[in-house]
Amino acid sequence: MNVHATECLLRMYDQHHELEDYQSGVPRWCTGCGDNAILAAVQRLCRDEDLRPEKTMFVSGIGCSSRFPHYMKTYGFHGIHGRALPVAEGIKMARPDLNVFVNTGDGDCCSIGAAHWIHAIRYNMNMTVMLHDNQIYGLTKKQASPTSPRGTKSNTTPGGSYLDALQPLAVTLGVQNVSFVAQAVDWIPEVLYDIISKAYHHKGFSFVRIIQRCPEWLPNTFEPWMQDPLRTLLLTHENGLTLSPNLSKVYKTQERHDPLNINRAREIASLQDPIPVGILYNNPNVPCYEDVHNIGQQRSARYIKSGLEAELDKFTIWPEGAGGKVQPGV
Ligand SMILES: Cc1ncc(C[n+]2csc(CCOP(=O)(O)OP(=O)(O)O)c2C)c(N)n1
Ligand code: SF4
Ligand SMILES: [Mg+2]
Repeated sequence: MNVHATECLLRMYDQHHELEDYQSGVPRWCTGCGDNAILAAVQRLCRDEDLRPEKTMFVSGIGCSSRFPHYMKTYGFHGIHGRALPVAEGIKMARPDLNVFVNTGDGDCCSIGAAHWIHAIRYNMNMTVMLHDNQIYGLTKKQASPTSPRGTKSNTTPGGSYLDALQPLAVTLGVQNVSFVAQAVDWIPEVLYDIISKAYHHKGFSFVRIIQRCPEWLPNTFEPWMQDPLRTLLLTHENGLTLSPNLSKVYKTQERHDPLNINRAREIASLQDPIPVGILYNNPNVPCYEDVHNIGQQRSARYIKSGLEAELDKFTIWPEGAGGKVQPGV
């Protein structure tokens, strides 16, 4: 290799990325939708961590929030409803070197995808999972989701929903091998960024529930919490969040919470007023599945292609007389 080529290569690897290197397209979310704030925080994180776009993968299911990969100039997989987590696990299993992020809605994760969610927690694969919890099915125009508070009026529950809401933090903290659980709200961007950053740095399945505003179908739901900072409980700890002096002045309801204390984390998980924000649980010592079982990692492209072709061949309609042996046109 000549000197010029080597220099070019080195420059490529040392390349510093700017915010626009991660931005793609114009988000189609409604004005005031909390998804915009989550996207801004994630693009900032990618820039600050200088993540290589070609080594970064965003996986989603279906929903407004699941449009997320379209707006990231990285690799992405906009999958099928409820199946973001198994797709992400497959990617991580084959390519543990990639940065894997998952964006999933409350319907996507907690309803149709609930079984995958439970098992993904237990497998504890290294990925950052953001649950965009707007307490409603947004994309399909306002049906109650499992996290809709009791009494929510929607197209499927016009008289108000009958059941108490499922608590995603409490569910996650109840599963074996849980290793990281946090909660953020879209309207405190500084803390949202910090929490997603802590989740990214945790090795394991980092689950962040982000309470996300949907002004289209549930307008003003979180207005009382936004107007009164005392109704937000900030969890602080040297191993969790540390607040800037300015934030500390505004958000005076605080608790010093050790993220290794799972019993207290489970109590905090069900609090709804004040809304807890911070790192509920962070245990760095839970093994990741891709480290204890690594069959299939780094398989060659040729191996994967031959497997895929064998699968597709099962569905090939062979011409009469070909005896199942000769491919048409070959
Ligand atoms: C198998 C399947 N079932 C149902 C649907 C219809 N569907 C699309 S998105 C959605 C719910 C989206 O809600 P959520 O996951 O909370 O995302 P949001 O739009 O609120 O961000 C549903 C039921 C689908 N696309 N596929
Ligand atoms: S419908 Fe709700 S969740 Fe969907 S883009 Fe609009 S505000 Fe966001
Ligand atoms: Mg939703």
